Amino acid sequence: SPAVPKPADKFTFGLWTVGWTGNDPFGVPTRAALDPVEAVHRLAELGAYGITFHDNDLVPFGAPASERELILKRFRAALEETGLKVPMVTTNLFSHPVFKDGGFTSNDRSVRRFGLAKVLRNIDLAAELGAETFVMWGGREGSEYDGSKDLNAALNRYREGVDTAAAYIKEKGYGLRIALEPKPNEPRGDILLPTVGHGLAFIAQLEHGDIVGLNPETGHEQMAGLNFTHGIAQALWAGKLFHIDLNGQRGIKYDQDLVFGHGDLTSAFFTVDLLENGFPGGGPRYEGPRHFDYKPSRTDGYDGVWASAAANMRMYLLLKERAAAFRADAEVQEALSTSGVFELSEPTLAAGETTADLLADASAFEDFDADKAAERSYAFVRLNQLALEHLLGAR
Ligand code: ASC
Ligand code: MN
Ligand code: MN
Ligand code: MN
Repeated sequence: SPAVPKPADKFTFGLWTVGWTGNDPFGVPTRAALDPVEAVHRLAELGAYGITFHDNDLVPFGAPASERELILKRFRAALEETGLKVPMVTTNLFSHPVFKDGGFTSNDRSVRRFGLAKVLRNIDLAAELGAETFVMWGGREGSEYDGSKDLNAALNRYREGVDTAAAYIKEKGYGLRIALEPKPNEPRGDILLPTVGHGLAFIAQLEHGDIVGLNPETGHEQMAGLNFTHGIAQALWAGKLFHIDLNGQRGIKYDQDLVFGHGDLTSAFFTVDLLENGFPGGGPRYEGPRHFDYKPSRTDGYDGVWASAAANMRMYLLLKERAAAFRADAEVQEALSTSGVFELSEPTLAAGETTADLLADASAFEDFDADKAAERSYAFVRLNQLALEHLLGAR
């Protein structure tokens, strides 16, 4: 198959993904540390478009300014040499023990002030590197015990943190937008803004919500038993799909961060179909990077790290081919039509029709034969079988 990744595909990777050394709650690292400069070169060779990072993936927590400058200089040189972009930057408000009760929502005000200052400094760096998106994954914003957190106050402080960061971006005139990343749990027992839906409702309460959207992650929605494609669809519909974290997850369990498509493959097919082909009846489209936030399995050496990075992009491109074939198939188009998929785009009321008109329309109610209408077969199983046959390459 000619599924070869190139920069125009806009594939991006977190430095923390290929750089994950395999430490988990039960074991120490299984791989040696990766030099960020090597990550840049390897990803560029594999055909990626860009690299993203948490401040502390690149510059160690607490590093003196001189060390920070040296690290950034080397990193920038690698970017220039390879042409790799940095479309997104994010802040680590979760690793250092100071953040054990959160960054923006720690019960300790001095920690909240430290976390907010860390974010503002990192916004400056993101703007300097030409990033368009600033992700906020509040991994430690949450609790284990309902009595340990005043949830009203926590949401007020979360709003204060995000609004302050957004106001700072506007004040500085930076071309950045914030993307909140939902996750239901892990590392906290319960994390605030657990799903796409909670994130959208939160954004509606912000003063500067116009530049705040979402960065949904495949596995994070699936950890909550939710449908990722439905989640990004609603974010798109709301004009809030600012960024995306693609990966794989197999059911409701710990955050697996598998290669994209290595979890729920059928769901991945429909995710790519939506991202590449849009809604069947038209509508908002996602134009941002295809960002992978996965973890190369700790069973594997560096051969597996680079093989898995390539696998994410190849899975995406293979699914893109299958989704294009699905849409182009005349029998699929006929099946979509038979199933009423295109009918749904027609407004329920006619143009200019009032509720009085509807109530006066006997064909809509008094003369409507509900039993007859109930006889309609939507033939969704046939449509889904066609989708799966395309996914399997059988058509
Ligand atoms: C992020 C992000 C996550 C987390 C996680 C950290 O910025 O998108 O899902 O941090 O990858 O390990
Ligand atoms: Mn994850
Ligand atoms: Mn993520
Ligand atoms: Mn992650």
